[in-house]
Amino acid sequence: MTITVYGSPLSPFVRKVRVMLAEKRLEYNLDPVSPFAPPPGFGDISPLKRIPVMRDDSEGPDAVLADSSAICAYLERKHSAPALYPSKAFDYGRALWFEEYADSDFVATTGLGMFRPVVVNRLMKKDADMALATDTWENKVPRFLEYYERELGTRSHFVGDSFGIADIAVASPFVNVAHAGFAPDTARYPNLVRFLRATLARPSFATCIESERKALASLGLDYAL
Ligand SMILES: N[C@@H](CCC(=O)N[C@@H](CS)C(=O)NCC(=O)O)C(=O)O
Repeated sequence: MTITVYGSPLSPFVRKVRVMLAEKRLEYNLDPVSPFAPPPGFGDISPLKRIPVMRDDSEGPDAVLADSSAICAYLERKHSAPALYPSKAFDYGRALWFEEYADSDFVATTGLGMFRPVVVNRLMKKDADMALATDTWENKVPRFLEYYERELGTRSHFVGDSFGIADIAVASPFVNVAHAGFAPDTARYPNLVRFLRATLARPSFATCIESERKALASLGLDYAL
């Protein structure tokens, strides 16, 4: 096994990379590094001190990449089948846009406003701040859900006709939202809910979610999706 992924499986960015690896049928080791208690020298392989980092020994002893988007793009270039990025130029740009939108504003909003106050608080043996999570869900998240619902329409994938990086990036943070006990309303966001159910049922996602739920089982949280 030549690939090692460093990072907590609860990170939406680590999950994105793990799903990418599973879809490409690549084996890897997972080293569950926490960015808040990193091992000595972690800053040498992750200058931003963030997770995930990926090491690929098949590329030499210093072959590390420290960003989920860089890692996914690398994996696609090195292991082209199955293709998870569109081949048409505009579709390619659009897929990268959905990845960026999810990775930046959506993860920041739901991570700080929902996952941290509920799941991270519970992991730290503190009470969940459900008031903050509910306020974020009701007042800050709808604009994302409305955008996703509109852009997806009745299609199965965010870009083109096949599963790919846009779908992975959009779906991954919804697992964190679900760990915190929230899921989009089926009546209000039927397309998005249909997409999330189908995407998160893929073995690549389902395997991650199952082990994450086991790890969180003792916290008394209700997974919502
Ligand atoms: N753009 C980066 C973002 C990675 C990121 O922010 N990871 C979070 C964990 S979910 C982290 O390491 N946070 C620690 C910190 O910002 O100090 C990527 O896509 O990998």
